[in-house]
Amino acid sequence: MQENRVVRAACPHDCPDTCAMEITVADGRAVKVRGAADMPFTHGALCTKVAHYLERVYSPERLRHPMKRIGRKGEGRFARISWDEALDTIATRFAEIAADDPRAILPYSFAGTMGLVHSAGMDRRFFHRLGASLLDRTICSSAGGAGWKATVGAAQGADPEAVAEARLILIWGANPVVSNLHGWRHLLEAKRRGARLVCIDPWRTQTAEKCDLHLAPLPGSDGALALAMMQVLIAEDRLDHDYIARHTLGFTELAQHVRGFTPEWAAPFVGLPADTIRQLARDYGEAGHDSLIRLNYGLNRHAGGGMAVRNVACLPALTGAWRKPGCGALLSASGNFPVDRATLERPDLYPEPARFPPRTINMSAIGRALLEADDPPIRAIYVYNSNPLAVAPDGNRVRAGFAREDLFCVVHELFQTDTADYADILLPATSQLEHHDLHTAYGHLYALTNRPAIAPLDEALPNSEVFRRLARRLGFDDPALCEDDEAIAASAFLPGDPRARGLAEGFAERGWARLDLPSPFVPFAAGGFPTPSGKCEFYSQRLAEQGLDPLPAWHPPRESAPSNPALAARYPLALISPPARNFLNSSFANLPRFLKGEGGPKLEIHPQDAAARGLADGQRVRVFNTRGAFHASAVVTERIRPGVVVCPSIWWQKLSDDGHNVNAVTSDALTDLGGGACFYDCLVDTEAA
Ligand SMILES: Nc1nc2c(c(=O)[nH]1)N[C@H]1C(S)=C(S)[C@@H](COP(=O)(O)OP(=O)(O)OC[C@H]3O[C@@H](n4cnc5c(=O)[nH]c(N)nc54)[C@H](O)[C@@H]3O)O[C@H]1N2
Ligand SMILES: Nc1nc2c(c(=O)[nH]1)N[C@H]1C(S)=C(S)[C@@H](COP(=O)(O)OP(=O)(O)OC[C@H]3O[C@@H](n4cnc5c(=O)[nH]c(N)nc54)[C@H](O)[C@@H]3O)O[C@H]1N2
Ligand SMILES: [Mo]
Repeated sequence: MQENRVVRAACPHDCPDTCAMEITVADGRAVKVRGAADMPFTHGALCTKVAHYLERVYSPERLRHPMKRIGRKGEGRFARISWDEALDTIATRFAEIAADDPRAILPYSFAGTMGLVHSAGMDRRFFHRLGASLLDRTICSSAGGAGWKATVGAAQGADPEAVAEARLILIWGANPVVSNLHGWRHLLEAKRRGARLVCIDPWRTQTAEKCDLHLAPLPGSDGALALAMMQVLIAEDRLDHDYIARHTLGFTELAQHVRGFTPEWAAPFVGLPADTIRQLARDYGEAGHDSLIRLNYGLNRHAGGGMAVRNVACLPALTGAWRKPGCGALLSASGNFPVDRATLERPDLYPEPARFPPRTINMSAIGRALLEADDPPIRAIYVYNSNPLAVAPDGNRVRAGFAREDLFCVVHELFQTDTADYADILLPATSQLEHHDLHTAYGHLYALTNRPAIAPLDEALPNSEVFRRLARRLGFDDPALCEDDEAIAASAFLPGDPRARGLAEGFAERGWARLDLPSPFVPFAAGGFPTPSGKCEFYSQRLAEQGLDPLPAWHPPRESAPSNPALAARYPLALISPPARNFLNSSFANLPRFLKGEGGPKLEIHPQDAAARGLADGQRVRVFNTRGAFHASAVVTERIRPGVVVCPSIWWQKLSDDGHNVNAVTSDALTDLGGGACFYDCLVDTEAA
C-alpha cells in the first residue's frame, strides 16, 4: 500500500483569488483538498465550492470517453468512440475546411481553467498554425480593462495585501464576499482597524450588508456618478495639486469638461439624491491619500462600462491616493505578471497572411457570428474551457447558431453541458487534479504551479494533449506543437524580467511564489504610469485616435429610460444577473451540493414592483423581453431597489424547468470600449408564470 502524499496544486477557476491547494493522495486517489496554510493570500481556506472539489473531480457525471453524436443537435444523445476515431474525424474535417479557407474554423474558449498551459498555450499555437479565425475574448472584463488601460495604462493597482492601510474603502461594482472571498479578508481587516466601508451596488449583497454604508445606484449609472464626484472634488478643491501636476495629463481640460456634471445633473441617472452623491464625493476628498476603490467587473457589463471604469479610475489621481500603500484603486492585478505571450501563444505560427487576412470574431456575439458571419461563414467551431450555450448573451440566438446542421462542432469538456449537447464530437477533459499547469492571478501578486495529483480519469485528456495529437494528424511538425506541458510552463514568463526572479525556486520548494516586487507594492506612488505619456491620462490621445471621446464621458445604458424611453415603458425593469455564491459562472451548476445550495433560479424583486404585478414571494414568474424569456421563483425583497431585478447566475439551461436561463433575455450588444458583453444592460418585465 502506498503512503499518503500531498501534492501542491492551484485552483483553476476564474476568480481573483487563485488559491494554493494541497491535495492529499492515497493509493492513486485524491482523498482530501485543502487551502495551503503557508500561502499568504489563500491563508489555509478555500471557498464553499472548491472546499468540496472532489465532488467535482469524481462526479459520476464526468465525461470519460470520446463520443460522437447519434441524436439531433441539442438532444444530447451520444455513442462512445475511440480517441483515434474522434481525432481522425476532427482532423479530416479541419483539413477539408482549411483547404478552402481555414478562417471558417473558430476556436471558442474562455476561462474554464485559467492555467496558462491549458488556456493560452498549446491551444493558441494550434489554432494560429491552422490559420483559424482569431477569437476576441471579451466576455468578462474587456470593457473595464480598456477603460482602466486608457487611464492608468495597465492592469495594475493597489497591493491587495496592503488594503488594510486604507481608511475609506469604496467597494464599487464588486461583491467580494461572493466573488473575491480571500480579498474580502483584507478588506475586513481594514474595517477592524477602523476603516469605513462603502458599497456601491444596486443590490444589497452579502458584502453590502457588512459595509458601513450601502449606496444603491441604478445599474449602468456609475459613469455619471464618478463624473459628479470629479466635479465636486474639483469645484471644492479637494485635490492633491502636487500629484496632479507631476503625474497626470489633461487636468485643465478635465476641470473645464466636468463643470456641468454636478450631483444635480447626475442624480436622475444615478437614482440617488444629489446630496448623497455630493456627500460621497466629500467623504472621498476628505479621506485624501487614505482611500481605496476596490472595483470589480459589475459596472463594466453595460454599454457604457468601459467609460464607467475609466471615470472611476480617474478619482485616485485627483486626491493623490496612489501615494499610499493599499490605497488608490484596484481592478485587476494581472498586468503585474510578466507573461511572455509571444512564446506561449506563438502568433508567428499564423500562416503568411498572403492567402487570407486574419479574421477576428468577438466571442460576446457568438450567436450572431454563427448565424451571420460571411467571408467566410463559420463552418466549424471547437469549444473548450467554456459553456457558451449557458453563458453567452442572447442565448436563443446562440442556440440557433449551434443548432445549424451544417456546423461541425467539437466540444472538449468535463461534463455534458448545454453546449456539449450540440457537439458532433464530444471529448473528455481532465480536471485540474489530472494535469500540469501554471497560474498567474488577477486578485493578488503570487504565481502558482499546479502539479498533477492523480492520473486522468479513464480516457480524459488535457487540452494541450488533444491539440498536440491533432497537430500531428494535420502534419504540423513545428517543435512548438510538440512541447510538453512542463516545458510550456517553464517558458511562460519573460526571461530576465526582474519580477519573475525567484519564481522557479519558489515553485520547486512550495508550489507558489510572490512576484519579485516590493512589499507592499505601491505602483504609482511616484507616478510612472504605464501609459504613453507615463502619466495618469485624464486626457487620452489614444482614445481620440480611435475616434472616441478623449475625456471621461457619460455613456448611459443602452436599455434605459434616458436612451430608449419607448423600450423602458414596455420593459420597465432593469435586470442584473451577477454571480451566485455556489456556482462559478456555469461551473458547479450541475452538481447536487451546489444546486441545493442555490435552491433554484430566483428573481429578486422589490415589494412595490411585485405588488404592481400581483406577484407574491415564492411564486413562479416568467421574465421576458423581445429576445426571450426564462422562469424563476420570485423573492420579494427590499434588498433590491424598485425598478431593478436580480437573478443570481449562471444556471444551466437544461437544468432550468423551462429550458432557459437568464441569458435568454440578455443582449449581445457590445460595450463602448473593449467590445465587451452587456449582460447587465437589459430591460425586462415579469409576470406570473
Ligand atoms: N462565487 C462566485 N465567484 C465568482 C464567480 C461566480 O460565478 N461565482 N465568477 C467569477 C468571475 S468570472 C468574475 S468576472 C468575477 C466577477 O466578480 P464581480 O465583478 O464581483 O461580479 P459581478 O456580479 O459582475 O459584479 C459585482 C457586483 O456588481 C453589481 N452590479 C451590477 N451592475 C452594476 C452597476 O451597474 N453598477 C454597480 N456599481 N454595481 C453593479 C452586482 O449586483 C454585483 O453584486 O467573480 C468571479 N468569482
Ligand atoms: N447573464 C450573465 N452571463 C454571464 C455572466 C454574468 O454575470 N451574467 N458572467 C460572464 C462572465 S464574467 C464570464 S467570465 C463568462 C464565463 O464563461 P465560461 O468561461 O464559459 O465559464 P463556465 O460557465 O464556468 O464554463 C467553463 C467550462 O469549461 C469547462 N472546463 C473546465 N476546465 C476545463 C479544462 O481543463 N478543459 C476543458 N476543455 N474544459 C474545461 C468547465 O467544465 C465549464 O463547463 O460568463 C459570462 N456570462
Ligand atoms: Mo468573468
